[in-house]
Amino acid sequence: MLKITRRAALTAGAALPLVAINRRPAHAAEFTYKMAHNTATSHPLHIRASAAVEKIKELTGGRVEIQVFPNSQLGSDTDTLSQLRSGAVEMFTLSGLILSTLVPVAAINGIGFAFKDYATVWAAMDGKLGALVRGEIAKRGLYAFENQWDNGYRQITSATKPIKTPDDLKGFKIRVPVSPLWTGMFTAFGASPTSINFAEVYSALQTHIVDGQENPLAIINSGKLYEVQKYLSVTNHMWDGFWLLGNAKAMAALPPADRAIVEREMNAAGKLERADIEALNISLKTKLSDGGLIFGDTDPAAFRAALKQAGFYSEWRTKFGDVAWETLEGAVGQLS
Ligand code: X2X
Repeated sequence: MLKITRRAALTAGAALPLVAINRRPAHAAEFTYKMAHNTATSHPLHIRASAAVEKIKELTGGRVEIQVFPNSQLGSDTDTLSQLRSGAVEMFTLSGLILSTLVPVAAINGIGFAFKDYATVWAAMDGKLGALVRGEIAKRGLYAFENQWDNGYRQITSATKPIKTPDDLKGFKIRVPVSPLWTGMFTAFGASPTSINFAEVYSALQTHIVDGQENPLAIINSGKLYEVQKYLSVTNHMWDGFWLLGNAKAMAALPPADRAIVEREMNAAGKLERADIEALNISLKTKLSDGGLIFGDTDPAAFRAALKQAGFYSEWRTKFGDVAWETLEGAVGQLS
């Protein structure tokens, strides 16, 4: 296929005078931006983002063309964050916890067992807590779109044994994303966490570099992690969301009316994606267990108590500082 396309292009080129080849076609976009993310094309994030960029192209009269690159195609999350900062990539969805390597407070929503339900999550993240985090992101030269996209409540999977109690995590070799909060939390459980970018997770599980990992059902499904894992423990140990980030210069370069369209359409797409994930949380339980993943429920109080006993909450309260911590507690109730 590549051969035919190239030959066709060469033939067309040969027939045109050089000046015509170099001139930009009349319909070319004024702004061609790259949007990177780490999920598979079947994940709602990709589906909703792809629909949004079509709409943005139409509403801006073709001036703004955003190309969506799924599956960490442009690099791992860690790499892509650097590319976003340099402007090589203009837009990127990233978990707040991974973003915390640059903006420490962005990890705050990942505090174990903080959010009892989605109503509490969105009230916080679309409200004061989200505003606080977005303010810190702006200070680091990135633009965070107003409405976060959902990654989901995270569950633990394993190839070797079901995780039923906090004790089962002792010494357990588990992959965590690249983020101090993730490492800290699983260290507090007594597990043996290894930081690995999502792009490498499937192969790390397949080759038994680690025995388990933790992710929301939508990621376990779209990333086909069920092929290399046997047990799924419903722990809901953390809620995780994706900030849609823009390179600040690239965002500022857009004419105000076009920028408003990009923001409105992307925020609306994020909200649709939230609803998709919530629905998937129900339907995927059946699909994944029918497919052979062995589900087990756990007692969240026991896991939370283990974190508390290990000093996890007091340690992170100190790290985040009183203002951020009290904003979190204002949304979710007292944690420590
Ligand atoms: O890396 C992960 O596990 C993922 C896909 O959930 C995130 O982006 C944090």
